[in-house]
Amino acid sequence: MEKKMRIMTKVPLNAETDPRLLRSWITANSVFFNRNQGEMMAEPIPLEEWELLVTGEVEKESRFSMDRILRMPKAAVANTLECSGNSRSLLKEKARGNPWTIGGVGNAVYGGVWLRDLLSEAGLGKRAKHVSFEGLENPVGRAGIKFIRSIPVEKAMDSTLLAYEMNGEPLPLEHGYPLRALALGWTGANCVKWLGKITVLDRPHEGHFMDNVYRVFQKGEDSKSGTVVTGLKLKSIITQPLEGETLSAGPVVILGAAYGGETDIDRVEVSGDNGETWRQAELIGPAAPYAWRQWQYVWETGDKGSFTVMSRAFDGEGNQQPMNAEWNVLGYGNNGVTEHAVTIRIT
Ligand SMILES: Nc1nc2c(c(=O)[nH]1)N[C@H]1C(S)=C(S)[C@@H](COP(=O)(O)O)O[C@H]1N2
Ligand SMILES: [Mo]
Repeated sequence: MEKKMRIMTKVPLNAETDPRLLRSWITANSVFFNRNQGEMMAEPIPLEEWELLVTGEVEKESRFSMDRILRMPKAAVANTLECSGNSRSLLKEKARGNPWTIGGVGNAVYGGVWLRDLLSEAGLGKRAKHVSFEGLENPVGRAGIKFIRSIPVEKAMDSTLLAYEMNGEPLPLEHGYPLRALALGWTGANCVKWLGKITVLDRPHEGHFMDNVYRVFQKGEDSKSGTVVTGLKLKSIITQPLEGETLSAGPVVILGAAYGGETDIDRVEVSGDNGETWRQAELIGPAAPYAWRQWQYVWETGDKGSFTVMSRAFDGEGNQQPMNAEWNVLGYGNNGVTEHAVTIRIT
């Protein structure tokens, strides 16, 4: 299939993946969604000029060349990356931001090193509580605000990868070459690209990308009072059939993906009657921590007409995907079942 991205803004580049390309467990690098706050790096940084600085609340400030990183023990991890604002345009009430449908998500196998290995070499200081990541790209706009995000030190030590490889290729330029952070199972905003500097802090980083955005808050509330987006919410999407498709009566293969960030998918159920009755779908393809599960359900259509198809995911901890999303000013974390329903016509 040819490369199909739906471009929302060209500068900075924000583009989502065609739902048809989300039908396989791996999302190809060439069609993986793009989300950028600043200018995308125009040219790859020559590796001789690049190094990663680890500083702040550490015993010894340390610098890591790519050579040094490549000689460290390697980890290979599948991870589903989703933008916090994915599915925003499907909310019933409008919210500010890029109008993602379902394509602000993808799954890839990343190769890299554990952040804990670098932090252990630098030695965590006694006051280490948070770890911030700074991107090397040029900011967009007059404010000139760099993309810096921090995560708690527990997440940094437990399950955060620094990736230099994506689906068997060097990390592509648009996805953060030469190195990006991946807080596994957490939203894209926590996964800083073009990493140049890591600072260990005694509190969360303060700045635009921590305080004004990537927080869940209501109208009239101060953004800073909102919760910071972290783990992906339990969600399922339908990737086949597409919204508005017309199909002939008979068996209809419904395909989709389900994911829950740090929790595993236990099962997925499908409804062909707008949520009145539910049937269990079959989970297909690989299963791995932090990675989505592909699923299918062969629906024996009876009558002709218009049908609303829905899916709902359950995780291993007994949680169920909610019927409706929880609205918030910036439209983050839309995981509602009804918001992701697909209406088709059987003739
Ligand atoms: N340096 C830097 N890292 C960044 C961003 C950015 O603008 N600059 N955007 C973040 C957001 S909001 C998302 S959703 C992911 C998107 O990653 P991708 O473009 O590789 O899909 O990168 C994150 N890391
Ligand atoms: Mo994002």
